[in-house]
Amino acid sequence: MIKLFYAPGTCALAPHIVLEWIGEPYELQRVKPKDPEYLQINPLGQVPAMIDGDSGVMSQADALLKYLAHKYPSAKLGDDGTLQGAYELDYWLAFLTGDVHPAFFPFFAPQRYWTEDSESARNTVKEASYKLIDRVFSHLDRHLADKEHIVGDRRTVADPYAFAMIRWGNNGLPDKLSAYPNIERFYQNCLKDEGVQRAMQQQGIS
Ligand SMILES: N[C@@H](CCC(=O)N[C@@H](CS)C(=O)NCC(=O)O)C(=O)O
Repeated sequence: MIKLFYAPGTCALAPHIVLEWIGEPYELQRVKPKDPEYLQINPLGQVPAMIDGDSGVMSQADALLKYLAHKYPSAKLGDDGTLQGAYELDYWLAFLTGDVHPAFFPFFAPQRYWTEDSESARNTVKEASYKLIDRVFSHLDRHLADKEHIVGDRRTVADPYAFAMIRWGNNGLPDKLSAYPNIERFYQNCLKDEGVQRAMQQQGIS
């Protein structure tokens, strides 16, 4: 059985939603990423991590999402089988992992970006993080202008991955998602999904 290691509200929400969509039994373990016990599982001290039977520890959210899509092809959460479709899914997973997620690093861990704490350092890092997030959210908002899903015209593993990060923006940006109407629409649609609702309820987040 697959076991998912998660911390509430993190990017581990994405594979959690995917496991709900797949509908096979799985186990959930809540962890604190920097706990010595968890560092034995993932020495990087990051969630998500996953174990599937005798797979050993697997990590990196985008790799886990693709693993789940490949393992359960009947759930139809991967690409559409065309070369172009495979590229598009990879493009958006790479964008989410490599551009959107890091844009939130100074937002969640600003202390990593100054050598001396001061009000001015805090404000500078906060402003920088808003600019980084705006750059990637603007790109995503333009992409979603005429779309219901991140890739193609059906849900894929990219949807809950985007949702998990959009939720950070909704909960943390001063004006929430108001500057990004297409992202807002996508986000509201995701919130109506029963698998999304179950995963959020299990994690105790709103
Ligand atoms: N590259 C990793 C990044 C994972 C990551 O940074 N996860 C965050 C939560 S969203 C985390 O565990 N942060 C804990 C920390 O860095 O202390 C992935 O995509 O899975």
